[in-house]
Amino acid sequence: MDADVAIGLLRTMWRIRCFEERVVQLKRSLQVHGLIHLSIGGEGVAAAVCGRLRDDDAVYSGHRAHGHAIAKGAPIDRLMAELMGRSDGVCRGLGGSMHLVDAEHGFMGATGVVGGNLPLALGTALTHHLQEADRVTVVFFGDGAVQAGHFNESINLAALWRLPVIFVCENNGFAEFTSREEHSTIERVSDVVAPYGFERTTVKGSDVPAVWEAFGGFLDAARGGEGPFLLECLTYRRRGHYEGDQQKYRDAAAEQEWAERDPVAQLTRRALDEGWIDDEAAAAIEAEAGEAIEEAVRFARESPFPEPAITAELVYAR
Ligand SMILES: Cc1ncc(C[n+]2csc(CCOP(=O)(O)OP(=O)(O)O)c2C)c(N)n1
Ligand SMILES: [Mg+2]
Repeated sequence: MDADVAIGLLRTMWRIRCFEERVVQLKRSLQVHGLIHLSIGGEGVAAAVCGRLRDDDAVYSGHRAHGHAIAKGAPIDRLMAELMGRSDGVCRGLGGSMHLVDAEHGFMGATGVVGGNLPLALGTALTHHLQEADRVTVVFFGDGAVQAGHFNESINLAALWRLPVIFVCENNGFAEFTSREEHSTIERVSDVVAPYGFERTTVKGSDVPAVWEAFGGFLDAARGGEGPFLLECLTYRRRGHYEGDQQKYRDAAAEQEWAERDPVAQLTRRALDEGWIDDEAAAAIEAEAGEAIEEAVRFARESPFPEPAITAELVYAR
């Protein structure tokens, strides 16, 4: 990793962090609507994976989607407007946090259906494969999606048809309030797909350069027409499953340990140690992100709520 890449990734991570910290406040004051799942503590995966992609590569996300959308280049003002239910939102304010889509930047969508994005990603990858395009599809999912039947169906077809798709698992050890050991005997998701014979690896998701390197190798191969691949990133969500979760299951020692491993803090320390940035530059990156988010909130507040009549325009059947 070089200085420019590290600085770019820090910028993206800070934008995600500031966006989500602002969303916490806006949710509490009832200005953001719907169920909200945050990725605070896991921003490094979104930044490193999406930071390597082109606009014409496709990304599918799940219910914890803000970071993926921001890192893939979706405009933060329109994302904020979407969460606030405004008509300038990426889905005209009708989708909200779990239904973000920005096809222009290759962000093909969030979904509230756990694992439901896997077969959809396969369709995009099959299209690119048949077109002999060098476009790559990435699908993010959690460890909780792995026990769903369509996970196995999707992995099987992707392997059989050698599709240019990269499965990126953010394994935070929890599916809602249930720890992985309570719902599976297989600790590593990369081991679940072992029999299919394609390349897979597990990295620490808080080690942003490690994610960058591992994903980069898979991406080059997938661009060259190989696939599929699976990258498992071990992460941690520093907030509840959703905003409002009482978190009775949370282990204080793990919380402390992961606070020290925070990806934003880790990469900042590395950048300072390497002399890529000084303290002033580090503070400026954070401040710029904060200002951009405030600008996004202003934009969203100025945008009107959608007219009720729009709901009739958007139905297909009479
Ligand atoms: C098909 C389906 N089953 C169950 C749910 C309820 N549900 C919402 S999030 C979640 C856990 C998902 O865990 P994981 O995939 O590990 O993602 P994480 O929340 O940890 O990021 C479940 C079971 C759902 N939304 N969709
Ligand atoms: Mg999980």
